[in-house]
Parts: sequence; C-alpha cells; structure tokens
Amino acid sequence: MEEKHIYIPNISCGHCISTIKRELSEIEGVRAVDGDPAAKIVTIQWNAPANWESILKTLDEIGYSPEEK
Ligand SMILES: [Cu+2]
Repeated sequence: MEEKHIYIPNISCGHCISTIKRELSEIEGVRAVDGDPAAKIVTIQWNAPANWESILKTLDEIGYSPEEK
C-alpha cells in the first residue's frame, strides 16, 4: 500500500473533498481518500494498478492539482 498526504490549494470546502474522493475512487486500485478542507490536505492510499502518475493526472484534470508534484 502506498500513501501520500498532499496539499491542494484549490480546496475551499467539503464539496471539494467529495469531488476529489469521487473522482479518485474511480481509479482502479485507489483504496482510500480522505481530506481536511480547513487544512487543504488530502490523504490518498492506493495499490497497483493505481499509481501516483494516474492519480496526479486525474487531480490535474478536475482542477485540484497538488502544490508540489
Ligand atoms: Cu469546495
């Protein structure tokens, strides 16, 4: 299991977290997505076949790019 905590500046409320959860959960292998709207931090856990590149691509597509890549 891989895990990352990422800072996403575009997060402004719980709906943003819900959108990120919904979109990332569609990637096969993503196990858990959790976020804190106040801190703008999202925690993602995944196994293969998901990988960081596919997660990052989805985040970029939906407008929630992490600050550091
Ligand atoms: Cu929001």
